[in-house]
Amino acid sequence: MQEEVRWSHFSDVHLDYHQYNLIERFNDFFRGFDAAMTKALEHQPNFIVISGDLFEHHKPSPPAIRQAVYVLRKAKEKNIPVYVIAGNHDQSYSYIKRYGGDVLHFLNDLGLVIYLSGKNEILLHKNKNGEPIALLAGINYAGKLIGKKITDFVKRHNETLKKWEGKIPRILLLHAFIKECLPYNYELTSYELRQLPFDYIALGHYHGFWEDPEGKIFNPGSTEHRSTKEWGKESTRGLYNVTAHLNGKKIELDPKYVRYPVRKKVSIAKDFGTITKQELENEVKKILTENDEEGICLRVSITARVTDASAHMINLRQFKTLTTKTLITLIDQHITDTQLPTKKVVTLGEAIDDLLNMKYKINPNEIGEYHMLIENVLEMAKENNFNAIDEAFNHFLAKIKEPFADNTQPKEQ
Ligand SMILES: [Mn+2]
Repeated sequence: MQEEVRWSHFSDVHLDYHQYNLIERFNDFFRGFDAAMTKALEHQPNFIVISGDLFEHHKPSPPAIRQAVYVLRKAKEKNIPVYVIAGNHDQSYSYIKRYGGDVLHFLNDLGLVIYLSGKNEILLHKNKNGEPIALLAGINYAGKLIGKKITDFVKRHNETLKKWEGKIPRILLLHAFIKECLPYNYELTSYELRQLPFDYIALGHYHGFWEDPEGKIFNPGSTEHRSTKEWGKESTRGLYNVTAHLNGKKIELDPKYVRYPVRKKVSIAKDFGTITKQELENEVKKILTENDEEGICLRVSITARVTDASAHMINLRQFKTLTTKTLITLIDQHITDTQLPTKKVVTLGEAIDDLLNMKYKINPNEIGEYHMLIENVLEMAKENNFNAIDEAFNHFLAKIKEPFADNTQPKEQ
């Protein structure tokens, strides 16, 4: 019996994801896979496990399949098998039923992966002498039905699982949310998983890193950041390089979480409270220019309540052009407005000012002159001095801009 077994575990590679419609992001997911594979091979594992979502879709494009082949060959050349299951992204039950297989079956046919499903849902990994050194079990993504699928699986293989208890590490590949990772939309709890007859639960689906305080469930997270929710302080992603020590009675796990760098993502969220439109725009411009860094993905999320404009008049996305070095700049705005202050009593003078300024676009500095003219006209109207009104009005029309003059053209008889 071998005394030490080594494996690497990563998950949620999402090849073929054209994030933001950018070829650079498509390539980033390939780089994430390649980096995880490189770190795995440095560990010199007996085998590698990938817990679902190798691909973004169940029918990936030829370039993405080539990326998969390129990376998986590196393990193949070193005779290191790669065990996989299907996640929610790269699985289509109806597609498999109709056509007999999908891309994971295809890679399995090429000998680049071992797809743990169907008659291969449980396998013994053997060393050169033909001795089993690990038990590999895989359950494909099953959504809310996963609990029942696991129960049935354990019943089906109870004898085998019991037989190898304490002798070789029993590893379960699973693609599901547990409550501790996603409290509002989970399928299982960590407690339920720990009761199962396995020594290492290789979990995928939740893209963040989650560490089990009891050291039985392992959730490395995705190999690249797939959603802005995952953008953390560190521009790294990781995988588990595990060494299991066997003494014939007990299995001791030594899992090491190893990180590697990925493209930098910066997420800035700011609430400006109550602010004027101009001040807000200046602040956003400042954030954008200060964070314009070469090749990064930048996300700026702005919350504010503007005092002097309607919320729908604010368009902060127009300032994206201020970042010229970032790969992509995303601006989210959550703007509300205060009610514009209204006066209950408006004097005739104020009404005239507003009319001249808003309708006839007269410069506020010049309003006084027009204002006086109109007030005089109104005074003269009181005295029925029509000739004077006529004269004043003509004077006014002569000075005022085109739109007003057009509107007052006498109709042709
Ligand atoms: Mn995923």
